Parts: sequence; structure tokens; C-alpha cells
Amino acid sequence: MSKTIETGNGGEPQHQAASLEEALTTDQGVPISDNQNSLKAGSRGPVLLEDFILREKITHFDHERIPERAVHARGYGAHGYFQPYEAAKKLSKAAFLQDPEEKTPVFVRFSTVAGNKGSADLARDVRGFAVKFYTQHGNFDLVGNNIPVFFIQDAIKFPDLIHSVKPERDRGFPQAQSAHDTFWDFVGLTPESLHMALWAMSDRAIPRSFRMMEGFGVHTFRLIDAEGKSTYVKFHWRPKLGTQSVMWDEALKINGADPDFHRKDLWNAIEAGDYPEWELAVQAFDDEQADAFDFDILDAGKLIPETLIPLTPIGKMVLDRNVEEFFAETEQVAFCPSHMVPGIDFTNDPLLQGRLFSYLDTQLSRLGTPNFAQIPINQPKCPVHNFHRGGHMQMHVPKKGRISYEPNSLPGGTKAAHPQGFASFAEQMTEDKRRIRAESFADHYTQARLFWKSQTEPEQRHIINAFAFELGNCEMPHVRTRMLGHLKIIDDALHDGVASALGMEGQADDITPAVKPKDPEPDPALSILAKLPETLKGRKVAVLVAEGTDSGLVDAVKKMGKAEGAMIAVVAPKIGGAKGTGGTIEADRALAASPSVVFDAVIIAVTGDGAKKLAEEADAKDFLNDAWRHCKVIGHVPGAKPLFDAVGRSMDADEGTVSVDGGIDDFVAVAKKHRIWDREPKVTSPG
Ligand code: HDE
Repeated sequence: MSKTIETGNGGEPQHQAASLEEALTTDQGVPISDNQNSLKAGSRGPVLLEDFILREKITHFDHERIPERAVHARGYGAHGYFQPYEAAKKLSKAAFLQDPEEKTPVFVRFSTVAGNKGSADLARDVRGFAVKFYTQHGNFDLVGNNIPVFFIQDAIKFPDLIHSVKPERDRGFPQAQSAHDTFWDFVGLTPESLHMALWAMSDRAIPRSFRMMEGFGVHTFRLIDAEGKSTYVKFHWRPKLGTQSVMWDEALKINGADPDFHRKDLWNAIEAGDYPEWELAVQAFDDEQADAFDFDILDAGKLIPETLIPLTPIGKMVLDRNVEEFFAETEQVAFCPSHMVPGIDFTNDPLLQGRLFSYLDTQLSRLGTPNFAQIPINQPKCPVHNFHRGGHMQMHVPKKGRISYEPNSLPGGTKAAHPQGFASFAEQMTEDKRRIRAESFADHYTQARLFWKSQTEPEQRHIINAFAFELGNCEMPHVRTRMLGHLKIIDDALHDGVASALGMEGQADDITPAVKPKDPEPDPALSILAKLPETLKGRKVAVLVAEGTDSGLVDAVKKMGKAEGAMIAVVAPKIGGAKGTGGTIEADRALAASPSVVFDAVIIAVTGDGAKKLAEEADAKDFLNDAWRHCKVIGHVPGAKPLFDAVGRSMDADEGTVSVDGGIDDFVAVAKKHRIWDREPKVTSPG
């Protein structure tokens, strides 16, 4: 408790703690008598070097920042738990996979890759999906992405890839964007990256919410059972809310309207008790199956189609607690793919092998000490015993004694290795030591084609538009013609769409692939829209109100929101609310601060003079126009006609323009489909 004393004397403290015990202190615990004024020689004199309170405060502030992550700098995290569905002992002896009653704590950090810490959430980019499991046998970090394949096959190419996507070195831009020459120059010269480039140009790279993203371990891992038997696995996270995305034009506008769109969405959902959930599933297979695939399971540029190996669900993850201190937790969390536990093991994927080195190394430079595991967010929640000594920021004071080595026999000495501790799978090695890429990694086009062919029509349209945007932002014509050459190998329609959108028909480079691509059957599991759930759960619906709006309608929408698990926001011309038929309708958001891009569906509930007024306001017209352009379902009352007229839209234009005059059931039924894709060709065109 503090009290405010208005002394009117600029030199006196204005806030005081109720007692000395509650006073602010220095880092040394010394109570502070004045937190408003530095120590001066006289009321208008110079500040004295003696002021240790000022110096400590400013020094600490000066050192507040630590180096941001070289990649994945912008991220957002939350706590939760993992719970297996049943004992997975047939596959793995990992302790946290055995007891369906046991919840293992987790910390998850989602991130974008290319942008810096202050960049906007809705950059077109891969999303990091990193999970730290605090298991009873140590921390297991599953450091994955929301795209199941990677741009490069060998870790030695990672610095090149990242330098190409980061701001160009002379000019220092563009920020958080792949739409520039250096990135597409690298991709065009590195055909192994084409498969992931297609994913990155798809709607996967502009997710609607962290809660609506799939996650992938990307590499093939091993699960090891109690007998030491190894089963290969690919890890998948499947969101309970389904995978959902925004549209590109929407992403651009959200970045301006609400650059924190994703982090806010996660924070708000958890605060509201609407805890996001994912299912952890594996694709499990053995050596014989691996040998039969026409790609290499050690190649991170390839996925295993679910038509070949279906998913086996093994447990669920729920995020149910926001962080208390962003810096201490989300910023200082240190993920390392090398954080591995008994029951799981690595494979020889050369990308994974490089990562096993890189992350520990980067934590040393970011967190400044090999003792980073002692920071609370990184601390295992099981006992830790070893004889590591010293280092910056050593917090651990071992029990009294002389022993810091093993083996030992002096009093107080203990702790030795145990055969059931982590032991690497005994894989036989036979080949020569060489710098080489396996021939089985050489087909760079078949799976890119598989991905393209597995997309629905709107999704293919979006990929074409994305390539047109990205390549259109490249200044060097040869970067574009080379990429067109690759797209032609992947699929003629893809090439033709992009070439036509760029106005560069007939200009594709002639490229001969190292291995002739095959013609795979489409796999619907690779499409977002093919498996989109029909639901309003987790989505946001806006009701635009103004003077004269039917209060009963607003109440009905709110009630529906509760029943369907949707978030309802009342948007009014002013934050003070609007006078409805039943009194003041309270507003959650003011129209000027809340464009329709931040919602999934809208109801235009304005009528009479309220509607006429809004028909003349740019914010209201943009609200409706954007909802239309972004293929959203738009509910309306008859009185909203002036606003529709003002933007030249019919109230009966298509399935997605729904009257709520006689009730909201029809609106709800259509809004569950999320977007009206048939509308899209009428409002945007690839070229
Ligand atoms: Fe990372 N990556 N990466 N990466 N990565 C980092 O580690 C690296 C790769 C991924 O929320 C860095 O702590 C190399 C694949 C995520 O804190 C760094 C290679 C996948 C995160 C690093 C890869 C990822 C990182 C930067 C190629 C998906 C954020 C800061 C061999 C399976 C984790 C840090 C978080 C972060 C290196 C490739 C995912 C520099 C060398 C493939 C989710 O160590």
C-alpha cells in the first residue's frame, strides 16, 4: 500500500510506502527514501557521483536488453501441460509418455523467423513451434516449426539461407520479409529449398492464430523402447481448433492495425480460460518401410505423406497459463534440440546434427553463461546432480564437501552414471568420412508438386498470388526468370499463373532437374481447407452498432457467442457505446481502432440515422468493404442498406451475405464455414 502526498514541493517525494518494510529497495536491499529525485548539490545544482541509488538504477536499465535471437527473435510463449492418452511403452520408454494420469509441465514459444523482435506478427513467414517438456527424466525440447519440411538439407547452408532472407546487408531492409532479391536469388540457386518455398507461399505462412497452427518436429527422430528397439517417428501437433489462416491483404492490414495480433490472441484466449489444445501424434515406421520410400527419411526437405504412414495420436497439450514476466520467461527460455531424454533419440539427418551444436552455442552468446539452465524457465523440474563448477552467474551452492569429480570415494561423495540413463541408439556406421550429399536427397521437385497438387483451388490461387507479390518485389529480372523456370518444372498451371500475374509469359529459364520429378497423387492432409472444421469456436465475431441498433439483436449475438465458444466484440462509432433500442449498448472497441480485418465474421447491425451517418464515414465503409473483400460472412439488418449502398455491395450478393432480421441461426450456420471462397475471384484477381 502506498499513499500520495501532494506536497506541491518539487523536491519532496509524492508517493510513500505505508511502512519501511514495504519500501522500494536497491538491489542490495537498502530501503530508498526518494525515488523521484537524484542527489544534487543544492536544489538547482549538479548531480553527485555519490548517488549510488541513481547509478544502480540507470546501470541496470542500461543492461536490460540481451542479444535477440539471430532467428526466431519475435516470439510469444505460454505455460501448459502435456498428457499422454495411454502408455506408449510399445514405442518408447520415455517416462513422460507412460502414465495417462500424469501431466508433464510444458512451456511453448511460437515465433516468426526472419523479423526482429519488434517486427509485426503477421509477416509472411514460417512460425517456430518450440515445446519444452519438463519431464521427470530431464527436459526434452521439441523445437519445431508450423511447416513440416525445411529449406535446406545440410546445416552448413543455414547461415547462407538466413543471410539471404534477413535485411540486405548494405541497405538494412526489408524487415521481416522474404519478398526481395537476395532471398529468391538463394532459393533459385538452391532447388532443395523449393518444396518449403511453396509451403511458405501458401496460407500456412499467414496463420489466423497460434492456436490454429499445426506443428511439426520436421526431422525424423527415433523412439526407443525398454528393450532398446528403435522406431522412427515424425512428430506432429494438431490444433483442436483446426488449422486456419488469414488472407494476404488482411495480413498486410492487420500488421498496421494490430501488430501484436497473434500474441494478443493467445494471451486473451488463455486469460479468458479458453485454453488452446493440440494433439501430439506420430508417424511411426521401421527401417523396412523407410527403405521402401522413394525419398530419404534423413532429408528434412521431405515429408512422409499420411497416405503412406498415418498419424498415431499419443497425447494432448493444453496451454493454460500466461507468463508473469515476458523477459524472464519468454525471452530467456533456451530451447536446444540437443535437450533429449531417455526413450527418444536423434537420427543422422544432417540438418538436425548441425542444430545439435548450434542451439547450445547460441544460448551461450544470448544468455552469456553455461549456467543458463539455472534460470527458472530453463530449470528442469527434476533433480539435477553433476560436478559442473563455476561459470558466470553460478547460482547453485552444493552441499558442504570436497568432491567435484567422479569417481570419488571421500566422505560426501556420491552420484555416478546409471545404465538406464540416456544411452544413444547403437547404430552401425560403415561408410567413408567425406563431404557429400546423399544421392537419395536429389529429387527436389516431386514433393513440391505433391504439395501444389494437394491444395484446393483457393489455396492454389493464394500460392500464385504470393509468388507474384514476392517475385514482383524483386528488382533483378534474372531472379524472376530463374524462379519461373523452377515453377514450370513443379507444375505448368503454377508457372502459368505466376508468369501471367507478373506479365512475364514465355520468359522462364530452361532448367534441367537432377532427377526427373514423379507425378504423385494428391494428399488432402496437406491442404488446410480440405480439413477445415465447421465451427465458430475460438473465432471472433464483430457486431457493428450505432444509434438505434436493436439491443435485442446484440444480446442474442452475445448469447450465441457463449454457446458456440466464439468471442463477440461490439464495435461502435465511439468507445463510449451507442444508444440502442434498449438503452446504451456498451462498446468493446471503437470503429476507428477496430477494422474488420481483426475479426472472422461481422454483423452490420446499424439502422436508421445511425446507418445513414456511417454510410458517409470512411472507417465504416472500409469495415464493410474489407469484410467483403476478405470473403467473410456478413450478417445484416435491413436498415443497414445505406452502408451497403455506399460501398456498392448488394445485401443479397452471395451465400455469405446473410439477413439476421428473423434471427441469427442462418448467419451462424454460414459463418461456421469461415470464408466464402467463391466470392474471391470477383474481388481479387491473380493478374
Ligand atoms: Fe533453428 N535456430 N536452426 N530451426 N529454430 C534457432 O536458437 C538453427 C531449424 C527453430 O522459440 C536459434 O535459441 C540452425 C529447423 C525454432 O527460442 C539458432 C539450423 C527448425 C527456434 C538456430 C536451424 C528450427 C529456432 C536462434 C539448421 C524446425 C526458436 C535462437 C541446421 C525444425 C526457438 C536460438 C525459440 C532458433 C539455429 C534450422 C526451429 C541460431 C543452425 C529445421 C522454433 O540456434
